[in-house]
Amino acid sequence: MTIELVDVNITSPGRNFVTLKITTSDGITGLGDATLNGRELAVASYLADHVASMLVGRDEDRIEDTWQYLYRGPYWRRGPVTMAAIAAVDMALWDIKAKKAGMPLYQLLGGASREGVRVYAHASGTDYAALKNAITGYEELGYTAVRVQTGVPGLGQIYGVSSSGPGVRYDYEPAKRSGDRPSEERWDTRNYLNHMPGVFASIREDFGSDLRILHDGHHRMTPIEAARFAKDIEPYDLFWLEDCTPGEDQTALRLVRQHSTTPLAIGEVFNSVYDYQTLITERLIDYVRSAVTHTGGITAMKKLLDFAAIYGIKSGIHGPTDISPVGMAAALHLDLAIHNFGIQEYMPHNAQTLEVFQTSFTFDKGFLHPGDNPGLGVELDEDAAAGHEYTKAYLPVNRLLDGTVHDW
Ligand code: KDG
Ligand code: MG
Repeated sequence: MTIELVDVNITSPGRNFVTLKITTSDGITGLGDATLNGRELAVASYLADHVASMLVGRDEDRIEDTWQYLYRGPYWRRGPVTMAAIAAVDMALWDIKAKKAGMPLYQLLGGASREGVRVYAHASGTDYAALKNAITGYEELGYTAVRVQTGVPGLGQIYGVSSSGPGVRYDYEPAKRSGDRPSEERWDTRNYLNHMPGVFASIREDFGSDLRILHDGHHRMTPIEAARFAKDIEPYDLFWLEDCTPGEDQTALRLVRQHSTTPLAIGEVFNSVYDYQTLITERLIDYVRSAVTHTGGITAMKKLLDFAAIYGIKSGIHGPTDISPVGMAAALHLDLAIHNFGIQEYMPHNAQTLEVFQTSFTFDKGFLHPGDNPGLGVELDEDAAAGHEYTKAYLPVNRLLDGTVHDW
């Protein structure tokens, strides 16, 4: 049997998603997530204009060969657009293979290594009272791990903080429908560094030592600022400090490591195992944060996580709302199967999205399971998808208080 049809679906049930659908000559379909936040149409074009015709007629079972053909074949390698496109093809082919086997994908990856995967939720608040309220809400829902982000005195809307007020938990969406240009935010690292340790101290005081606390620095600190911060927050026992420095400078984390034992996570903007080569071999990180969607799919992520395992480094797969339910399913199947699982990020999608993408995930007391339907276990309702037209949306641009462009 061969690949017969390759379709690119673009839908916007509250936010944009790009989904690849591959249909084989005997009518089996597979789905792949190709969503790249704010650059969705670039990946859609890469797939529709340059990849689709190369796939038609290929043997759908030759996943590794297809991966290498798309990675090495065009000469131009890596980069988020290319790797998201390859990821979508890879996920769709694994979906098809597992459906043909009549098994959930995790079975083909070695079977379940655990009963469910621990997930962390996004708790945020413009001030500590709102943040405390959000954390309490998640604990009531059964979560055992929360990422905490909060407003900083002297700054307005900043990364990771829901502006909708206390009690609202599932509404943080960083991509804004702001017309042709991104919106802008303001930032000051000094204010942030002075404010955050006190927030972690209050959380430990109010919630005790069991709760797993995570925090995302979103690439905003210099190496020495990050080293100071990681050292300052050591007493509060974070599960991880994420993206403390800009991701492209792997050796920056040497300095942070020299000063602190706060566990470090990085990688949501990475798209290849080579982005991690120094980080992994020098043991500069503790968690790999790549998204399956942006790092070449299941084939590439499995190799990356196996490489990390040799150095005692665990997974922390990226799972914000800009990873579609298809990408999230791919992450959950990997999480369940690999030995070096750490934690999985989980930002539940809105109701409209879950009408377009029907999933078989189950949530129980802070743990997710991908379900036992054959394949990835996600169905795309194309009629529902057609009801949500693509709408431009961008991640905000960040500037320092004096107007200098800064990492977002
Ligand atoms: O598209 C960018 C978002 O996915 C990112 O800002 C979310 O940092 C993020 C996280 O840790 O989920
Ligand atoms: Mg992050």
